[in-house]
Amino acid sequence: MILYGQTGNLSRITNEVKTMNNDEIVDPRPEMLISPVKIFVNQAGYRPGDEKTAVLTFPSSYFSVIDENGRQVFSGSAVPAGHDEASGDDIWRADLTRLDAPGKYRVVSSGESSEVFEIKDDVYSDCFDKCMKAFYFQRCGCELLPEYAGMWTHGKCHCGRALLLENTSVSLEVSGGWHDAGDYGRYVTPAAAALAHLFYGWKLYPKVFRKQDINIPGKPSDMPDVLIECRYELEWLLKMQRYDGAVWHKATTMQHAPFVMPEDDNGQIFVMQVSSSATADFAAVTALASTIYRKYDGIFADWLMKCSLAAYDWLEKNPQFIGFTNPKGCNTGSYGEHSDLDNRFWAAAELYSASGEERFYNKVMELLQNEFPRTALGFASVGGFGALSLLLSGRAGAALMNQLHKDFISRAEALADICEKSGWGVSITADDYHWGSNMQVLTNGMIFLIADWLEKNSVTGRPRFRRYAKMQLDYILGVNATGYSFITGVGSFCVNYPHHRQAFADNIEECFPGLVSGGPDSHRDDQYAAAVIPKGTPPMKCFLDNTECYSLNEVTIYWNSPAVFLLAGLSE
Ligand code: 9MR
Ligand code: ZN
Repeated sequence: MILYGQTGNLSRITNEVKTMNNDEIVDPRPEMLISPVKIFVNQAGYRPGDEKTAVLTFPSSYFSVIDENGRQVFSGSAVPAGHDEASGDDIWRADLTRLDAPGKYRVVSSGESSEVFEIKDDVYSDCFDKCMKAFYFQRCGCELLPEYAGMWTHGKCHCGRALLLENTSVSLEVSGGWHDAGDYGRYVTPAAAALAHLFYGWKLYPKVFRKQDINIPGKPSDMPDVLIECRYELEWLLKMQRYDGAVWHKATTMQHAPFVMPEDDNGQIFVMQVSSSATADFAAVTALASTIYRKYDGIFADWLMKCSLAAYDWLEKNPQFIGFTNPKGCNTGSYGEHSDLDNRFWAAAELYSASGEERFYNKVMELLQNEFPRTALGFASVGGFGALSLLLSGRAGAALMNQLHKDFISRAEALADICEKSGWGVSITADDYHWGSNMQVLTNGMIFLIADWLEKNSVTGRPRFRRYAKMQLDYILGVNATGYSFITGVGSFCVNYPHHRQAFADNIEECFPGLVSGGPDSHRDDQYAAAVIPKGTPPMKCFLDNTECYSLNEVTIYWNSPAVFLLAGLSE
């Protein structure tokens, strides 16, 4: 059994791969690895007025809903919905929309039963809080104290001085920020994307965030919790800028740490090469942040803007793409990209939105001559953030505004078509189950909500896409062929063994809540998954809730952040 970087005892993992000889591996899956349930619901539940659809994977004509006392409170006929390619299942659907009385229920049919789900007004708030609080649990460079972290505390970590890889006689103070994922690395481009998801969530749904209380240090404060938490990351991000404005790509050890607590990872941290993608994302997100924090802390906002401009000036002086590849001997994340045109577009767009200066607008127009996705909200493909910035600031010319508006609407339309064809209502096709597929689902959910927001705010439009956003959340919380809620601590059958060093090393059976798992990956990109999941398994079922499986069940800050956005938007 191989856990990368692992040296400790993996007693927490119960299902072991037994290797008979070098190429024969016995499938060790206990039956429970994929839920035995054949009726699938959103395990967090539904708001009374929500559309509520349970998915059944067996022929059924009649279904009923029972309450906690086993009393039937609702019934109906399930409707066949054809064969679903991604899961390999034949699907029936049960519409429970008209059931709107608060309570806890199950759907039952032909002796089968769903997990429990709840109907109540603020049904998303627990999940929303947990997903936001997960960022606190990812904090690096400080102790996690019991008054905030409950039993999931850790000691102060990763505070030793880092060495500059290109000249190791230089040492730097780059402590702080969030651990990227199940590893202890801190990387600039994914950090910028996670912050952007959260900041745009805050910009679109301030009321929901203003009410949120996730019990983190630094309170009371005028700032909502989301901004307190994001500031923790921003302050680290600012340390990643070189004196000349360029931004280093990452701060990690040379090799991923063993599966130890963060405070026990004493490997030497290196600050690795500058990249133009990191510099551009940095310029973008610090400009965006400066507009957001201005209201609360003018000095911080000025500082952010100064750093953004320095990064931007460096980009102007260095127009060539400087990508990132791991130096020799380094196996931590590379977050490499093939082009930085979308990153530069995002930077120019944010600086234009923040300042209204023409030079940035000219740059926006110049960069838009290139082909890149204009609605992508990923960690590598960031054009959608630039588009969103221009759309929200209202500063771009009418023709461009219309174009960007249309881009989001047509993308949402195309994704809605995919949902209509999917038995599960999910916005990705059988070919889309790559590493981190849940991020695709969640950022598609964001696109639906952005389209919804645009239509609501336009004279002619009638919002059409909210229900599709909600379907993406339903998928993440249990309406998928694995039956898992992909968020730790949310739902009665949820993931609990993410590929996460602290969650493994703390020896606490229950993982801390609110972490979004990467989700099914039909390419089975890690050794354990490849050994255990038979070839030809339907893509949506290529999943294991197992610490070993970094390609299926790791967590990252930029998978959590679109979940926070989606939950905020759907809570409105
Ligand atoms: O999320 C990334 C995924 O899209 C890539 O396919 C994969 C391989 O390059 O890397 C993933 O990112 C990992 C990063 O390299 C290190 N931290 C954990 C990330 C999630 O697995
Ligand atoms: Zn740390």
